[in-house]
Amino acid sequence: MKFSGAITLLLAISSTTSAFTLNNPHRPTSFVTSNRSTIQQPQQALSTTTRTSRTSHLSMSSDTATSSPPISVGVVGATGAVGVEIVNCLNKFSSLNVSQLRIFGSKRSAGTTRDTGKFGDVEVELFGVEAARECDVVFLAVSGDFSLEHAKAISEGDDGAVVIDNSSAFRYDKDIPLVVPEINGECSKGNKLIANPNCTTAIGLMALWPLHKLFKLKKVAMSTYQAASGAGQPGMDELKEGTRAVIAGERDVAENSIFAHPLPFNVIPQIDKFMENGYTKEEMKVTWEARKICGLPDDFPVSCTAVRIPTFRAHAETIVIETEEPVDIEAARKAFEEAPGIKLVDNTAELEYPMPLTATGQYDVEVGRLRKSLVFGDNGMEFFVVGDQLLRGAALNAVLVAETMVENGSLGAK
Ligand code: 2RA
Repeated sequence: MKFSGAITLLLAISSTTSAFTLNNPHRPTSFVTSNRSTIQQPQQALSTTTRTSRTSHLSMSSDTATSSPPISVGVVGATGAVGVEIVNCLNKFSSLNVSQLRIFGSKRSAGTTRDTGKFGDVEVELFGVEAARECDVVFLAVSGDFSLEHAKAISEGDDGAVVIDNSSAFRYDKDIPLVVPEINGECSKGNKLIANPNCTTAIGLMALWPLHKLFKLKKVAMSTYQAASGAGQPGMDELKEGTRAVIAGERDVAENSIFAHPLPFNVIPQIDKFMENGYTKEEMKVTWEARKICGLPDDFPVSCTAVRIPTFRAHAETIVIETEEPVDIEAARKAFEEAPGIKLVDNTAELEYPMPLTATGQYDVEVGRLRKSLVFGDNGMEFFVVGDQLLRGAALNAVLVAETMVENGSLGAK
């Protein structure tokens, strides 16, 4: 059993590794143009009528891209797992009309050159606030400490750059918008510094928001199964190398330095540090951020148990809700079919449901296993969500924020 499990995991690793290369084979089947009207593209051949795709809001039309004003874009942390995906989104799918892509790094990487696809070979510049301020928009994919030190200096004043920050530095600052464009994109209007949410929150809220609009959420309980990518490339490397070492018979148990315990062949019910109330900080991020993004009261009940599992880069979540209004599963299904950024994968007769292997590399969050809750009866529902942690959970969301800000007039050429 142990051996066959190891083989299965090895196969999963090789297939997942190829799935998250820059050449993403999963292409959206419908897009939203810069005025957010949906253009339906021919659907892929679907194996069933209930495996539907309603996809991304990103326009792939070069007409759309060139009709928006040209802007210069800076990326800080472009060689990290999130930074790579930001460049990938800009390069392949975004409707932003990028006149210049600038990459900023430390002394160690300054002067080296990166292949950035259609933007050509770009030399990494030594980061400096003044240079970053010259850009129209800067994506920060670096540590919270770096963001705390520099984000406001880059963005302040009329001639500063719009900054979209991937760290947690400003997420809980009441004066700084925390944005999932499909939910509260309008909050970005007129702002120069925007916080991008935690990946776990962004993925879960993509599914919770349509349900809130339909049935009005009363309570939310979430359990997560989070991929190694949440700890960046070093986390994925530790999972891969540890799994290889165990399968090769070099070790009984993998070594660990990134995660609190060995991740291969294990699950770890701890992500981030423990707080006084017994929850981890990752779990409390879900609570704090869901309230802020959805405009819910400060005491709205949202609870999470966050668990690290040995997958590479898509986070899975079981979500249980209690609702004010009675739940209608067919109405929920229809809402998910129509919601941008969601793919309904819910055909248990054909064993089709969301999974990390199918969600990896995809812009849409997969939602399935829809059912009324045995605990809450008519006023409750349970479902399963999987989203690519590096895309919806980070890079894609950030790029969509920038697109939204171009549309609402908050981002343009200086
Ligand atoms: C994790 N959510 O999965 C975190 C990353 N931001 O570790």
